Amino acid sequence: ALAPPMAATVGPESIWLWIGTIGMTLGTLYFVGRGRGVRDRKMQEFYIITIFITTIAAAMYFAMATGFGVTEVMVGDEALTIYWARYADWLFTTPLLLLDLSLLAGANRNTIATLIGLDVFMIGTGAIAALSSTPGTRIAWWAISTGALLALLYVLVGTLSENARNRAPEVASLFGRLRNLVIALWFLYPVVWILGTEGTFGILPLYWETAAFMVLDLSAKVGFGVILLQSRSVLERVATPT
Ligand code: RET
Repeated sequence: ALAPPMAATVGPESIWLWIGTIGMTLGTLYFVGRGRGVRDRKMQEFYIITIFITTIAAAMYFAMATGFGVTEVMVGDEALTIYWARYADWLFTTPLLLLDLSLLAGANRNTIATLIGLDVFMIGTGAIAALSSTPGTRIAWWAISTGALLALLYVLVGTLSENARNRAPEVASLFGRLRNLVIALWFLYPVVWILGTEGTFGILPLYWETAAFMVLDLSAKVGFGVILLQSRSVLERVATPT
């Protein structure tokens, strides 16, 4: 068998990883089913992007559940179980989520590049935080990553919301709902991380931390996609701007 790099064993938290795998797979199938028969190019964009989001997540959840996407990091004399596949997932899926929102808002290239740049920086520095070997450097990288998240949310409520206000009212209102969902959910990721095993404070055990990330991931990807793709009439308005 092909040995995963620096394998560590998956504990009882695997139940949540399997639920995540199944949830992301069902979400993917649902979006594929709904997307069949969509002929408008502009509308197809939303389906393609959203289907890739849940497909990537399903694959990375499967990798984590089967022990490939996990490693051990020594912090002092303590061995932390780190699911590195989360960062591989988020590195690609969070930019795609922002792309969905940007297309809905009618953002220009510079705004999209700024958002995605901040996002990739956030996930990259978050991965460094997770793999760092002293509590001090872990917290420092977490703070740097959280700074990028705050900047990103600032662009979301600023420029992007301003762009959305120039769209048809129903498009603007769908954008508003999704934007608020993103603000509420994304904010919780650094909180779960720092309270969880990664933060090394030992407040939230790995079992519950894994459950929390699974609920957040399903809401931020499948929940987001259901709200976005639910309303064909609104997406038609995006396709044919007035
Ligand atoms: C980390 C840790 C370091 C600090 C910050 C983080 C933010 C992560 C975010 C992840 C969002 C993921 C989504 C997944 C899709 O379902 C990397 C946890 C700020 C915001 C939306």
